[in-house]
Amino acid sequence: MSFYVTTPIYYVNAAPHLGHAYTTIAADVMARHHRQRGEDVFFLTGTDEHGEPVADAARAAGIEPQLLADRNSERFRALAPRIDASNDFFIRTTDAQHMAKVQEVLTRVRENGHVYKGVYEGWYCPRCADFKADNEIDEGNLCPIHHIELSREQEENYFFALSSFQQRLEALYEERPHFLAPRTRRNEALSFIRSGLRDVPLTRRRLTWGVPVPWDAEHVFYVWFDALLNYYSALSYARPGEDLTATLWPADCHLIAKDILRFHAVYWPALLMAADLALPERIFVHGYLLMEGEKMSKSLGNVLDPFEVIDRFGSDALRFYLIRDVSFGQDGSVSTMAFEQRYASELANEYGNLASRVIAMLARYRDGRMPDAALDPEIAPELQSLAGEVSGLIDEVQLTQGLDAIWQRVRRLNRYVEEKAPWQLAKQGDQAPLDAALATLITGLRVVSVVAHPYLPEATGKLLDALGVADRSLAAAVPSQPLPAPGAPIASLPPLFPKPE
Ligand code: ME8
Repeated sequence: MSFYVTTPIYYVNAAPHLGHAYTTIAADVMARHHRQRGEDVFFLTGTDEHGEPVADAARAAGIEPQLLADRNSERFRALAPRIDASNDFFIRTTDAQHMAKVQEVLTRVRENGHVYKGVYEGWYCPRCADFKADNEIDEGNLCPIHHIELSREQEENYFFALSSFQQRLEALYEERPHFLAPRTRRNEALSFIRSGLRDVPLTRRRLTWGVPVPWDAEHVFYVWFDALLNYYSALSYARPGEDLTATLWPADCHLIAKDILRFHAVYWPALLMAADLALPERIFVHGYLLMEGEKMSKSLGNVLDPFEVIDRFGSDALRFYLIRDVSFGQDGSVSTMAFEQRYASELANEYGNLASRVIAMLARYRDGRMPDAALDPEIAPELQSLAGEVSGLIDEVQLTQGLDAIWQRVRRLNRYVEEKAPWQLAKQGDQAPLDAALATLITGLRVVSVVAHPYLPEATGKLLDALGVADRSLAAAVPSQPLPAPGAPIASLPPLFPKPE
């Protein structure tokens, strides 16, 4: 069983921000979860380096596009380990192997009869790198996303015959209701397709910063076709000496935000059909992180720096906050205040303190050793069902609901401590109830931590280490497993989420 998940490849026209961290974190949660299931996981992220957005930014900075791409790609590459992203490869669209693959696939698309020469006339936004119809621009010829004035372009191009895929695309959305989620986005894509598709430029003549068109030296490929193909090309060279395409293609899940819905929901499946390639299993579209009601974006300048947050609170805290506070699939506002509240009340208190208290009680009453007692039947079913429930939710890319399910158990364990009051049980003659309560709490911590591991890899890892549990797979989330074994020593644990300086 394999699982292949991707993020968009990010533009190198500026530095990474929280929006990029968000998608990469979400993909990482999925990748880690599927690894826990023993699947052969491949997690891809990277940078999109051609096209006008990058060429223009380089010109503005007075440097060559390649230099700008090298510098900024490095910053995106460096973001991944900072947010604990476990990507298996980092693709750059300036990689020679990627460029050759783009040429190969798009030549096939032409040979298959889906490319013709024509003249494009219409609006174009260089920031979006997108051609826009008359009804897609705002009053005063403004780009609705970037609020800049657009120019009307006339350019001789090779076109991709997108309109001829209209029926096949409609059929795709009707036959495969889960191809694209959430449902509102699927409906949006379908109604765009039904409204009638226009052919789109496949190449650009005026640009030089791009993948050269093999059959016409005056053109480079339009950046979106170059970019989309990263998902496919990466497999052919990510692992030196090996071609992973046969085992991993098609991708299981492309994660994107709604800004690039049309490219992924319409152009991408049509392009794959034109190239005789299999379509991805699913595309999941998450919402925007908003700051004070506006989409956070480089061009609008209202960004929250993920590096600063991580420096103060650690990467788990950022991962947790973004997945917990913004329902995955919907837009949501983020703020420093909400972040600090969740950190203090949920991470530091509900999870961190629970772990410290339970381990401290074990040290105090049982000499730091795992008691030999069965799991309290009052709480066992809730622990038993957790892994399966979360797996089912993650299969549907319901990442926030998955974390909710985990947190219900965390809260249940906190209530259990209050109900059982082990400090009272310690005073009574019969010590069996205390053994049962402590064994149940340790087991609960273990189960919750294993299932939460994809969300909070660092903190759960420390806790599981303290419990002496080396297995991070979902097999370790079965409550009846004797983990840790009765009598096994349990190490002390420094605060998992300390108060920041
Ligand atoms: O569009 N909220 O690159 P890009 C949530 N190169 N997610 C956000 C976000 C926000 N405020 N801002 C950015 C491109 N993102 C193309 C993609 S793919 C073949 C080519 C995330 O640097 C989100 O995943 O503009 C969004 O789709 C992506 O960054 C856009 O990144």
